[in-house]
Amino acid sequence: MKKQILSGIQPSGILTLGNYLGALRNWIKIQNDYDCKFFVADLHSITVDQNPIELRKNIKSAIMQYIACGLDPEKNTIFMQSHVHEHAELGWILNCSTYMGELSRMTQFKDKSKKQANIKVGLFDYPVLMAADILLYDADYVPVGEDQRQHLEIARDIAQRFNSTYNKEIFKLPEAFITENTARIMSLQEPTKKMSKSDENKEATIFLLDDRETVLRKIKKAVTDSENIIKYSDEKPGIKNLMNIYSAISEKTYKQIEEECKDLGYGKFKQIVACAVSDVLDPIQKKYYELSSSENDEYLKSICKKGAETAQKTAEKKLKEVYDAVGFIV
Ligand code: AQP
Repeated sequence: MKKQILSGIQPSGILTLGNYLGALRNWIKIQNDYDCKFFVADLHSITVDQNPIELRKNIKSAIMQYIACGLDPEKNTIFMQSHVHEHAELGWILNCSTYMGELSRMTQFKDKSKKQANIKVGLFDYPVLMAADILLYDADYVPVGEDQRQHLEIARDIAQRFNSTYNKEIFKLPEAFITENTARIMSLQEPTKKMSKSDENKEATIFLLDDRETVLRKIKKAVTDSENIIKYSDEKPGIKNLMNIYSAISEKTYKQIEEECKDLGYGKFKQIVACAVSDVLDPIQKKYYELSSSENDEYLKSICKKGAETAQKTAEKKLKEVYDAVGFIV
């Protein structure tokens, strides 16, 4: 039997080059070798304010972007998180096995809550829902970027505590799935900060649907330094980020890039990076716009319906076991 993999992305905007190089591209590489479930994390996305009209568009768009990037709906279970109500239900049960203290230590909560005037309980509780997502399906591996590793650790702690409280191996302990060359892509405007969908400065983020001209403009405006030397160094976060992007796409090492670009200067180097990025995005966008024709509405709905039904078969069984263990009448 193939090992189980589970992962998701929040539909909090158009997906970014960070989502692609840090997550989606790896999902595509592993889709033949594992039993994969990939969901659109719509429940997670409302932990910060969302406009309902935009959210609805972004959810559908995320499904299309998954497929346009190369996820095969025949090989993978693709679904929307809110279509499988067991996620929220298990989330509640796990809330009752999680301590305030451990959630307060989560760096994502600390970072994101700084940007909010009124911090929502859901944002604080985000890792518990993520634990429910993972534990419902007995996921063996969860492909996570460095930024999500702390959330995976807490999912393991919650699972272990639950199993020992109820003296039964209900939950499998998930492992992080680390793929080589998983890039962490930083903001083009503040290169010490992660590139994010919801960055207020849209020039800081490359979206998967940005056209060639936009990609070139954003990369040309990317913050660098005044040295004009292409060298991979922590002291040059802007150039380091562009080299990371170029290396992730071209699979060239930093040494090779330094050698190839040593006489170019930043202007030319930026053009090369922008061109490499757009060459990756062009076929994704072509497929995306094909999918977005209204003729495909039923096709997309059927993928999500089938995905939710498949996911629910497993989720339903697991939730019953959990309800039984805690003493509910099932
Ligand atoms: N900049 C990034 N570099 C590498 N990997 C990234 N991921 C996200 N941004 C980068 C990876 O994508 C997966 C899903 O992330 P998500 O969109 O669900 O949540 P997030 O990490 O909070 O992403 P954003 O864009 O920053 O969302 P918003 O703006 O809504 O807060 C994860 O595997 C993540 O590692």
